[in-house]
Amino acid sequence: MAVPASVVVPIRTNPPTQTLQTYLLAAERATGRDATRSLSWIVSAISSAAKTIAARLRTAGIEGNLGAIGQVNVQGETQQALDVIANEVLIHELQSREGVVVLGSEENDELLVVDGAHASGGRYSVLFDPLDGSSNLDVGGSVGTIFSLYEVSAGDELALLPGRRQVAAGYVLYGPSTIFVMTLGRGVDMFILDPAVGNFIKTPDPLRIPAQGRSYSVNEANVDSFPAGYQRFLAACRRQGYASRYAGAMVADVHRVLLQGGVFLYPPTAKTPQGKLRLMYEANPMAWVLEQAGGAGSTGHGAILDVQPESLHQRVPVILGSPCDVAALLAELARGE
Ligand code: AFP
Repeated sequence: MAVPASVVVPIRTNPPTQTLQTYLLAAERATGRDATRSLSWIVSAISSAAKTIAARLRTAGIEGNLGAIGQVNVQGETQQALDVIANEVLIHELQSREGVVVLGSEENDELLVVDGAHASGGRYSVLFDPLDGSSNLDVGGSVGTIFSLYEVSAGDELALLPGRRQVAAGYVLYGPSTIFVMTLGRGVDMFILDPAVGNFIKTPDPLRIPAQGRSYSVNEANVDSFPAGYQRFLAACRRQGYASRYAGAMVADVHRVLLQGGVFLYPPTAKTPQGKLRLMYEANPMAWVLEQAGGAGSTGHGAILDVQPESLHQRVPVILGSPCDVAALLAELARGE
């Protein structure tokens, strides 16, 4: 017997929350590709690794996983125990996903070729900084994971491609909450981990960076060895009342700039004439996220995304931020010394 309409009480529900998984599947369906060997399958591996890393970070002090382990990585940096743990978690998750043919990590000297991936028509290269800002670990500061994906053709898997060729990029910020930010080339979306259900929940609106900010983010301890243009720009910002904000972890600093506007810089210095930050798994993914959100990414001599890579661990000067602030800095640099 049909229930008379009068007694059906429509229940008002909150708009259904979208998880990272459903978002990725919807994005994949839009491309009409098989979801099991695709981009979304690989990005979901990164999100799964991020949940594990977030959990390990929370208990690191209890489990004795803080501090260095007396090894030095290819960058000449002392490896933290959690650098190695995060690297292993990501490699384990990613190498088991069909479609991944090559992995490149800040913690590994060479590219890692995934055995037999080709047999099944795999075609993605995944480059990552497993734990960015690890010098913040022992002091409870924010850290992150940065990732960059490329589609690679058979026989050319090991080629290093310019950032413009990325097919997915983003980062995870491990701070008061665990935040996942990414682009597939159709804008930038943010997801927050709900630890109660273990899902990354999408925030309502795509991220757009403000055209201009009120803060700059740079290690001012190095200012005396910055090229004159940077020094003039920072002096002008101070005269205009800009605040200085620096967490010492690129993910945390760039995330602030993305949400509030402004500029993040790692210029060439006497100590690091090429800059300190790595092109393939720090600068390229962050520059693509910024550009997709309406911002800009420059080396001071051109767009970061147009740099033709020469090596996996090469460094570049980095300028990332609001279009107006980046344009003002580039104008100062163009005036020369
Ligand atoms: P670590 O991962 O070694 O802490 O380096 C972090 C980083 O690569 C990047 O996240 C920061 O923006 C930058 O280096 C900080 O470098 P300085 O300590 O020279 O300012």
